[in-house]
Amino acid sequence: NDQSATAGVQSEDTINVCGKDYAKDEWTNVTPNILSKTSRKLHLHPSHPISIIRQRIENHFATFKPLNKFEPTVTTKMNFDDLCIPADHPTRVKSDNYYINATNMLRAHTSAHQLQGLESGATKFLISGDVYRRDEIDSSHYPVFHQMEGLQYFDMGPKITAKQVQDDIASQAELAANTVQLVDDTLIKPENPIQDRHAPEAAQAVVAHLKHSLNSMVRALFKDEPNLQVRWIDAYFPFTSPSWEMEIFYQGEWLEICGCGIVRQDLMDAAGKPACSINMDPPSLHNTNALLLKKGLQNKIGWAFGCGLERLSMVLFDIPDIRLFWSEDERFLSQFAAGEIVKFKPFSKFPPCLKDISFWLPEKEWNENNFCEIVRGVAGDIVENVTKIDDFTHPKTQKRSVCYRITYRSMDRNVTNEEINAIQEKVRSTVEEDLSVQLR
Ligand code: FA5
Ligand code: MG
Repeated sequence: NDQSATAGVQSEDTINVCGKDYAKDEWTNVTPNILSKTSRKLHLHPSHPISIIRQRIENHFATFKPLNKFEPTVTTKMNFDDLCIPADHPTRVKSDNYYINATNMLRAHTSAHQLQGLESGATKFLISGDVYRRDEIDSSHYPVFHQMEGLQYFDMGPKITAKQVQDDIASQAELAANTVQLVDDTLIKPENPIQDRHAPEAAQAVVAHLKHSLNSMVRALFKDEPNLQVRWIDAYFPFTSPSWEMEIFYQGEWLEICGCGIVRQDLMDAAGKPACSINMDPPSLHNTNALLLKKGLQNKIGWAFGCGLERLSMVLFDIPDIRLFWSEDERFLSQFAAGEIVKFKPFSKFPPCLKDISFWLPEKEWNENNFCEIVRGVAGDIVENVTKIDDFTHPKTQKRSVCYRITYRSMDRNVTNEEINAIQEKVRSTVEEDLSVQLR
C-alpha cells in the first residue's frame, strides 16, 4: 500500500498517527493498514459518493454549522467518558476498537466530538468524519466507515421549549413545504425514559422536533420514493435518553439509518467546563468559544443523531460492496460528480478465489474480530468475505475446532492462484503465531 509509507511509521516504542507521536503500550492495536486510511478523508472529496451524501445532508440542514475537519485521533475520554459510557462498558473492549494506546484511539463514532461541537458556540451543528471499528468481513462491513452527527438544542422549560420548537419548524420554509407533520407517535416507555431533569412537555417537544427533522432529512434524500416508510425503534445509548434507532423501508427491507435521542443532561452541563478542555482539537476552536459557555448549558435541552454515510450511499448510488468506496480505480471514481446522485454501473466482476482454514481454538480467550483483523492485515482489500462454515467441539477432549471460508477477489484485476496461495500461507502462519491456534 503506497500510503502506509507516510502514515503510521512505527518505531519500537512510539507510533505516529496523523502527524503526532504516541507512546505504545499494551493497548496499542492499530495496524499500518488501518492507519493508511486516516489520510484518505473521503468525506471531503467533492465528487466522492460519501461526500455527495454529506453535502446533501448539510444542504438540508442549511442553518447548522458544519464541522468536518476534526482528526480521527481522540482520547478515550472523548470517545467514552464524556459520553457517560461507564468504565466497564462492553463497547470499550480492545477487540472492537482501534487503540493507539491506553488513553488515545481512533474514534469509534462522531459522538466523540459532541462536546467540541457544543463548545464551538453553535446551537445546531453537524459533524462528519471517518470512524474506526474492528469488525467482521463482508460486503457491508469495513473497519473504517463514515458518520454524520447532528445536534440542536433549545432553552429549557416546558412553555419556552414547545414554543421554540414550533417557531423553529415554522421558520424552515422547505421543511414546511413537505408534508411531514409535527406529530409524536413515539410512546415514551418506562424502560426508555425521559430524564428526571426534563419537564415531560419540554422533552416531548424536542422529541417531536427530532423526529420531524430526521423524517424531513430522509424525505429530502429519497425524494424519488413517494411512499417512503419510516419507523422508530426503541434503543439505548448511554449518552441519550430516551433513545431510538430510525429505520426506512427500502427495496423490501428495513434499513437502519441512524441512532438518536435526547442528549443526556450531564453532557450539556459539562460543555465548556475546564475538565473537558483537555485534548481539544483544534485548540483554537476551544479557546475562543469556551468563554461563551462559562456557565455550561444546564438550561438547554437538545437532541442528537448519528447516521452512517455508507449505508445511505450504498442504497442511493446502488453501490454493492463497501470496499468500493476506497477504490482509487478511475472506473469507479469517474462515475460520480459533485452534487449528483447517479446509479453506479458495475464494471466486470473478476473471479473469486476461495480458501478454507481450519484450526483448534486455544484454551484461552478466542475472538473472531482478532482473526478478521489478521486476514485484513495480510490480504488488504483483496479479502471480500470471511464466513465460519464449521464449528464443532470434540466429544472426548472438549476441544473446539472451527473452519473459516475466505473469499479473495480484487475489484480491479484478476488475482492469480499463486498470489492467493502466498497470502493464505501468510494468514495461516500469522494466525498460528499470534492467536496460538493449532492449524489442522
Ligand atoms: C452510534 O454510533 C451512536 N454514536 C449514534 C448516536 C449519535 C446515538 C447521537 C444517539 C445520539 P451505532 O453504532 O448504532 O450508534 O451507529 C450509528 C449508525 O452508523 C448506524 O445506524 C449505521 O447507519 C452506521 N453504522 C454502524 N456500524 C456500521 C458499520 N459497521 N458499517 C457501516 N455503517 C455502520
Ligand atoms: Mg446501531
